Amino acid sequence: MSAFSASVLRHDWSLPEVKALFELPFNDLLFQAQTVHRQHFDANRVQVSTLLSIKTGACPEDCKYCPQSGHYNTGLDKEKLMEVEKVLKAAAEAKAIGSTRFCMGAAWKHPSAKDMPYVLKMVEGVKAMGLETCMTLGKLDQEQTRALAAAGLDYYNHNLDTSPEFYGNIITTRTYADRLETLSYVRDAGMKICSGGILGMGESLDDRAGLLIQLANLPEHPESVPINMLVKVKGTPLADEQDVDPFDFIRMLAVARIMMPKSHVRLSAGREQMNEQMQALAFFAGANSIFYGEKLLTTGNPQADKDMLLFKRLGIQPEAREEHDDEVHQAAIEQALVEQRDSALFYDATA
Ligand code: SAM
Ligand code: DTB
Ligand code: SF4
Repeated sequence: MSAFSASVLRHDWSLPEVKALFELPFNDLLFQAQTVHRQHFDANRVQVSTLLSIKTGACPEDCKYCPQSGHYNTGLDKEKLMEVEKVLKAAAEAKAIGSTRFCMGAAWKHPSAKDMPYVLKMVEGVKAMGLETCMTLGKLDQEQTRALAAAGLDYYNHNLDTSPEFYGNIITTRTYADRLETLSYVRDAGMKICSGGILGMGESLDDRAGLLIQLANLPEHPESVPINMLVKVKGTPLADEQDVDPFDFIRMLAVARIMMPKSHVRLSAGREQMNEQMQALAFFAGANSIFYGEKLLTTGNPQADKDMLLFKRLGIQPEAREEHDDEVHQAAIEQALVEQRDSALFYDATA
């Protein structure tokens, strides 16, 4: 059955067929991805999540891309686990700018027994605000996973990052099998999975295809698939990696959309380095989620009002908005319009 006509979710993707998708002419691939996208989603809606680093830096893992690894000197200010009240304040601010999901990340190998009660309070508090909850805390055991689910955690983010074959070039302190085990615990506890990877680490086309095969061939597709463009941070071993061809990044999003038609594919880290045309192409390829707000975990992200203005120019609506959120987004758009009125962004026909 061709991927084009498939409405059944597949879990048996092979490397040759995924590579064949990547090798399609760009227009054919994008047409196919957009067609699949429209079978499952409103093509003009994009989900918005806000990230917060609840524990920053000094991580014992050696992920070569990561500014938070204690193995590299990136000049990052380390911070202990944030107070629950401060986390809830940040969540309220995320809600006020129109985010629907709040994702809390910690630079841990795994959460410790002493930290768990605070983390659970954060989940309960954010959930009580009417936001969807997401956490990324590293490896989990079954007991921790069940406790997070019971506290109201909707999504757990744990990325496979790359193919099993390339993985050892990037991380040596945690295995691919460990990651798959955590994902299986998350699924068994009834939470939604957010899992994806990074482009721009020196991986091959086979590695990109291999990552998507791992994700799509899980017993159930992850509900959320973040595709990150490496943010090159000085001091990390990957700081001088070559840029990814922007069209190859778009191809990755399109192939992810075709392979996991019902999942939200997130245009994740790296948007600050992308122009608006590239982001528009990403949405056309089937990306339908972004991180929203001026910071990712430790690096920058586009300003919220800029994103709302881009949505407005593209006729995109943020997903799952309430009445109140409409007003918030409208205010952000109006402010951005005022700021940009005199910039070269708009062609002034009266000049
Ligand atoms: N420590 C936890 C873990 O790794 O499981 C959670 C936080 S970690 C920062 C979450 C994800 O962020 C990583 O799996 C990686 O995919 C992504 N990430 C980290 N640094 C990045 C960078 N410089 N550029 C792009 N993505 C990055
Ligand atoms: C994901 O896939 N990307 C986010 C989130 N999951 C946790 C993290 C991106 C981090 C980018 C580097 C930083 O800001 O530290
Ligand atoms: Fe630690 Fe996560 Fe960064 Fe790896 S990606 S070094 S586990 S914070």
